[in-house]
Amino acid sequence: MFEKILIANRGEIALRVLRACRELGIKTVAVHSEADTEAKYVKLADESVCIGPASSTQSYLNIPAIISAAEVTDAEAIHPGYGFLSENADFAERVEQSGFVFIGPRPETIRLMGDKVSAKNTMKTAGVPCVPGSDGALPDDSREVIKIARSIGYPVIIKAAGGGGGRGMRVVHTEAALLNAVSMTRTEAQAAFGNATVYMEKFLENPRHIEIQVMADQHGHAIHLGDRDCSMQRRHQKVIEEAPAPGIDRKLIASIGERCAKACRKIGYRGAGTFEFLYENGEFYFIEMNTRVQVEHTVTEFVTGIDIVQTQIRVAAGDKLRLSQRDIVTRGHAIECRINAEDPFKFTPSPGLITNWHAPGGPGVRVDSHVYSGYRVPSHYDSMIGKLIVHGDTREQAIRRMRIALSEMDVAGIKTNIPLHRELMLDTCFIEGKVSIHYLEERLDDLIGVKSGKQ
Ligand code: MV4
Repeated sequence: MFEKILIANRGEIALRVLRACRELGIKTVAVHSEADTEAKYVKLADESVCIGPASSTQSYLNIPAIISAAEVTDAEAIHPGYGFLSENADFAERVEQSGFVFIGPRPETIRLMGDKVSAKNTMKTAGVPCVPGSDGALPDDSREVIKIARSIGYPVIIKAAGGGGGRGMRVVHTEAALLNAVSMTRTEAQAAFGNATVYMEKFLENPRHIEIQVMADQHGHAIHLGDRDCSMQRRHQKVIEEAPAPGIDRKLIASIGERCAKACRKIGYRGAGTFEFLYENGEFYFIEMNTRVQVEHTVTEFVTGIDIVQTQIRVAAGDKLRLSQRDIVTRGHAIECRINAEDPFKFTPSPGLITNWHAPGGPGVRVDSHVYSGYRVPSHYDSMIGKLIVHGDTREQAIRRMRIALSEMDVAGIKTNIPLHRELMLDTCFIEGKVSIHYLEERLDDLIGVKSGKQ
């Protein structure tokens, strides 16, 4: 096992990785920007290194500074967390070339999945069901593009190969709008990602966003840890996640999960990963793969009892997975509410001093957060300041526990989205477990209309 790990991240996930290291008896190095010098998780780490000013491009995205910090502290491995450099293949490569272990997949795998055309081709070939669409990248020939769209049938969606997570996409409803949309998406993709490659898919009008968690070791073993429903989102930012996805045939999940695990074995995947699917009319369609630990890994941890971050570290060190697929049993239901420092209905960021932080507790309640009374939320980063996760024997019990936990939770000094979560836990459509990816934005339009007396 490693003796020392450098944590190349900040906030709650830095603390989450630190706790996993502690339990495994591994020393930790925290790297931080000038804005995070006083953060408590930085003090909790065995060592800390300031890697630059507040701006993330000069600190948490600063590859040479992070590698130097690993060198001076003699760390053996680097955990990238999520966001920042976690899915940057060049970073993973530099980490390995400098003689450290990157806690994540091989750089080639990150690169393969970072290009959405090669990711989809790979998964299609490996037997994972994909959204019907162009066979790879769209050709330059306009007549060919028109033919492809006709054979798919409108509406279609044009996506950038270098995009993902909702960036670089355009929906097209008619042939008249097609070629202009393709050319605009290409231009934007070139500017944003340095890659003008685009592809086409059938546009699914009202799907749910369901993902499968996988875990693979370096000895050819891969398993899946079941599913999560992440449909409750606004502008591609997830707000509530849960496991398992409500109302979906468990046999279908098992079959899709097995195909994901098989694809991992086929490509020699290493570490934790997530297969993102759209789910509509009883069918799963793969869209993208994430090659990092995700914010919402906690709901999977609650229902499987597996520590995903510790498992990431163990397989990175070369350990074999201790569990096979038949050992994975999910129990009950888990829900996560992301707690953001923002106006609950206008979504404007609300950084500043937290004058009071009272976290809830009790059976089946978990709070993952690096903040506390007296902590100042910096304005330079993502607004998420923590996660409230609950577990229950049933989904109904989990919802009741979440309502109680949210009623106990008290954060003062800054605005948070806790009032929004309190409303959503009473929402009929959420309670029925039927929300699609568009639900929250539609519901917010209603709420804001009511609140401003419009309607
Ligand atoms: C789609 C889609 C409908 N049809 N692809 C957005 C994020 C990126 N991961 C893929 N996205 C979508 N791809 C087809 N063929 C709708 C979306 C989409 C979406 C997907 C997941 C979660 C939230 C979303 C919000 C808007 C659009």
